[in-house]
Amino acid sequence: MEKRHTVCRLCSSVCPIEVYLKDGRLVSAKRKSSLPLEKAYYCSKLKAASEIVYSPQRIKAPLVREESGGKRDWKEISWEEALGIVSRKLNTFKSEYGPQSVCWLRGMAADWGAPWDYAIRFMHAFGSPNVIGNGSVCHVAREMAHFFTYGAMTSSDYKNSKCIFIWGKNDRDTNPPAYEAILYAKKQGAKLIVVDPIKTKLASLADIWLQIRPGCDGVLAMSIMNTIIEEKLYDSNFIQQWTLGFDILRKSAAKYTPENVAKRIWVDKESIKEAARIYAKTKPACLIEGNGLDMHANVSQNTRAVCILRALSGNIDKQGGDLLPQPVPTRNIQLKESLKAKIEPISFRYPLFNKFHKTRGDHALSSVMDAILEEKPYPLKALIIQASNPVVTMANSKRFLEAMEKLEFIAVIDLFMTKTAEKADLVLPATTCFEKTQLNLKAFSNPVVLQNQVIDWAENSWPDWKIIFELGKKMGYEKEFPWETVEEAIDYQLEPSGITVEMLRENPEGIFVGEKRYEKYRQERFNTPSGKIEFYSDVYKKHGYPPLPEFEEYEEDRLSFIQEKDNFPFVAISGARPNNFVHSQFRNIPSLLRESPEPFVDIHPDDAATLEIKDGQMVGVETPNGKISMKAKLSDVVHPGSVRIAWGWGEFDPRYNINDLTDDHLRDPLTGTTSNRCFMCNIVKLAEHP
Ligand SMILES: Nc1nc2c(c(=O)[nH]1)N[C@H]1C(S)=C(S)[C@@H](COP(=O)(O)OP(=O)(O)OC[C@H]3O[C@@H](n4cnc5c(=O)[nH]c(N)nc54)[C@H](O)[C@@H]3O)O[C@H]1N2
Ligand SMILES: Nc1nc2c(c(=O)[nH]1)N[C@H]1C(S)=C(S)[C@@H](COP(=O)(O)OP(=O)(O)OC[C@H]3O[C@@H](n4cnc5c(=O)[nH]c(N)nc54)[C@H](O)[C@@H]3O)O[C@H]1N2
Ligand code: SF4
Ligand SMILES: [Mo]
Repeated sequence: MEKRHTVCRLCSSVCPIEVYLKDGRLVSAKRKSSLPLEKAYYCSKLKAASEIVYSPQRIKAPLVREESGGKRDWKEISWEEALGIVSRKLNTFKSEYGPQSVCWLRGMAADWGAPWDYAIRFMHAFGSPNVIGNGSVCHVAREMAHFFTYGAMTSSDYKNSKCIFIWGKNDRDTNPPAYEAILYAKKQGAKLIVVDPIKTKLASLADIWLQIRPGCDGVLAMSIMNTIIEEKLYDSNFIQQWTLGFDILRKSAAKYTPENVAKRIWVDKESIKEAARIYAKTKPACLIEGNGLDMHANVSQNTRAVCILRALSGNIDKQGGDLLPQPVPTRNIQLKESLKAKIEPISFRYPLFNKFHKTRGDHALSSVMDAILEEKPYPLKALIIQASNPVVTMANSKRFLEAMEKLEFIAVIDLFMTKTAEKADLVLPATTCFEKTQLNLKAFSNPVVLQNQVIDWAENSWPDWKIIFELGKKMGYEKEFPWETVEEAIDYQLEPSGITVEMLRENPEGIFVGEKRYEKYRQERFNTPSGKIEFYSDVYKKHGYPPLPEFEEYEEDRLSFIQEKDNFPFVAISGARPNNFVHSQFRNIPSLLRESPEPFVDIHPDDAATLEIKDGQMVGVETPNGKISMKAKLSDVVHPGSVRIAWGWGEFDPRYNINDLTDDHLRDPLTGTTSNRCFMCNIVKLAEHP
C-alpha cells in the first residue's frame, strides 16, 4: 500500500497523519504523535475516514432548486452553470441594494487559515464587508481577552510543565494531541487541576477538580487570585517591571475571598485555596482554558479574569508555561484596503471585536439574524454559507429559520445535504480535507505544516479554494484570483517567510521559521498599548466596559431565562463533544453512529428521584423558546440542580435540536456572544417520544 503524509482536518485538532492508499483510494489513516508514548491516542473519526470520504450521501454535483407544479426538487447542473447563477444573483443584489446586502457566513470546518482569507478576499473584491465567522461562540471571543491582557493568545507547553491547570476544556475528546501531552507530563510527575462543572474522564484524573457552577468562572479566578495575593505567592519583581494596574487588582481581588464566594459558585473554599497554592508554587505551570468559557453572555469578563490569573502567575512565555506565539511572516491577502470605508459591517455594534486582530475578521455571529430580520444597520438579501450548519448550530435555531425564509437567495457550500443545505436555492459540493491541499490556521504559527491532497476529488465536487477562485474569475476578479492552483496561492501568501509548498512537502513534520525563543517580551515588550501586561485595560474602559473584571451582580444573571427561574429551575449545560462526532457532523457515518446511537440528558440521581424519573425514560427539556425530548441518563457527572443536554443531534432528528431551546437575545456586550453553553430550563417526564 502506498503511504502519504498530511494533516487531518476532520476537526480543529489538525493532527499529523499517515494515509494509506490502494489504487488511488483511501484505505486507512493513522495519527502520528511527536511524544515518546507507547501508542498514539485513538481517534474514531480518523478511523472512519474512508467511510466519510466514500459516503453514498456525499453531494455529487452542484444542485439547483427547481419548482414546478408546486413541487420543489433538486436538479444537477454543471459548475459553469452554478457559478453563473451565483455571479448573476450577486451582481443583481449589488446593483439594486449595494454589495453589503450580500453576506458570507463561515463555520469552522474548512479551517480559519487560508480558506478564511480566500472568502474574505472574494467578498472584499465584490465590495461587501460582511464575512461573518462563528468565532463569537468559539474561541475568538476568548482570544480577544488574551489580546487585551498580554497582546496575543497563549498556548500551553504541557509537555514541559510541572503543573497543568485546565479550565473548561476537555482535551481527551476534543484535542487528542493535547491530551497525549497532558498524559505524558503527568507521567513525569506534573500536577493536574481541572475546573469543570462535569466530572469528565479528564477531571477524574485531576489532583484537584473544581466542580464550578456554570458561568461563574470569573468569580472563581478572582478568588484564586485573592489567595495568591493574600499569601504573597506572586513574583513581585516581575509584577513591578512588567504589569500595569496591580494595586487596583489587589483591591478588587480582596472582595472575592474563598469564604465569600465558595457557596455562590458551588466550590468548596479549601479547594480554591489549595488550587491557588499548588498553581502559584509549582513552576513552571501552564493554564489553558477552553470552550467551557465560550458561549456565555459573560465570556469577555470571565476570560479576562482567567487571563489576569495566568499573567499574575508569572508563567507567560516561559518553557513549560503559557507561550506567546512566534508568528510566521506571511502576506495579508484579505484586501481589506480595497473596501469603501463608509460601508459598515452588519456587526457594527461590536467594533472592538471586529478590529482587535489584523486578519481574524468579523465574528459576531448573532449580527446575521439581526440584519436579516430587523434590517439593522441595513437589510441583507443573500447568504453564502460555507462549511457551516447554522440551522442546527446557531443559537435560537427557529429565529434563524425565520431569517432564512426572508432571504432572496441562499447558496450553501457543503459535503452533505444538511438541514441548512435543504433550505438553500443552490448547493455547491465541497471535498473532504483529504481531497485538498490547504494552509491551516495552525500553519501561521510555528512550525508551518501543510495539509496535502492525498486522493482525487470525489465525483464532481471541488475543494473550497477552487470554488472561491473560480467564482472570483467568473465575476471578473482575475486580478485578485490569478492562481490556477492552490499551491500558487500558498506560495504567494507564504513568500515573506521564505517557505514554499515544495519545501513543506519535503518536510512533512513541518518547518520552524527562526529560532524557538522564550520570554520574548524582554526584547519586544508585550503587544499591548502600554507594552506591559494590562491587569487594567484603558481600551476596555474607553469602550464602556469594566477595565478590570467586576462581578458585582450574581453571575447567574448572565444566564438566559434566569428571570423565569421559578418555572425553569435547572441550569442546562450544552453537552459533551464525544470524539466520534463534530458538532452536527457524522451521525450519517454508520460506524461513528454505532459508538453513540442516541442522545441523552444527564440528570443527577437526586433530582431524578425528586422528579420520579427513571434511567432511560423519555423526558422533555423546555425553555421559554421551545421544547425538545431525549432519554434521561441518571448520572452523578452533573451537579444536582444542573443537567447536561447532548449537543449536535439536531441534524439527525430535529426533535433533538438543543438550539431550539437557546436564546440569542442575551449577549456579551463586547463580542455579541450568545449563551448557547448554559441556560435555565425545565425537565418533564414524558410517556414517549412526541
Ligand atoms: N448550543 C450549542 N451551540 C453551539 C455549540 C455548542 O456546543 N452548543 N458549539 C459552537 C461552536 S464552538 C461552533 S465552532 C459551532 C459550529 O457550528 P458549525 O460550523 O455550523 O458546525 P458543524 O456542525 O461542524 O458544521 C460544519 C458543516 O461543514 C461541512 N464541512 C465539513 N468539512 C467541510 C469542508 O472542508 N468544506 C465545506 N465547505 N464544508 C465542510 C459539514 O458537512 C457540516 O455540515 O457551533 C456553535 N454552536
Ligand atoms: N470530537 C470533537 N472534537 C472537537 C469538536 C467536536 O465537536 N467534536 N469541536 C471543535 C471545536 S469547534 C471546539 S470550539 C473545541 C472545543 O473543545 P473544548 O474547549 O474541549 O470544549 P468542550 O468540550 O465543548 O467543553 C469543555 C469543557 O467545558 C465544560 N464546561 C461547560 N460549561 C462550563 C462552564 O460554565 N465553566 C467551565 N469552566 N467549564 C464548563 C464542559 O463540561 C466540558 O467538559 O473542540 C474542537 N474539537
Ligand atoms: S482528532 Fe481525529 S478527527 Fe480531529 S484532526 Fe485529529 S485525527 Fe482528525
Ligand atoms: Mo468551536
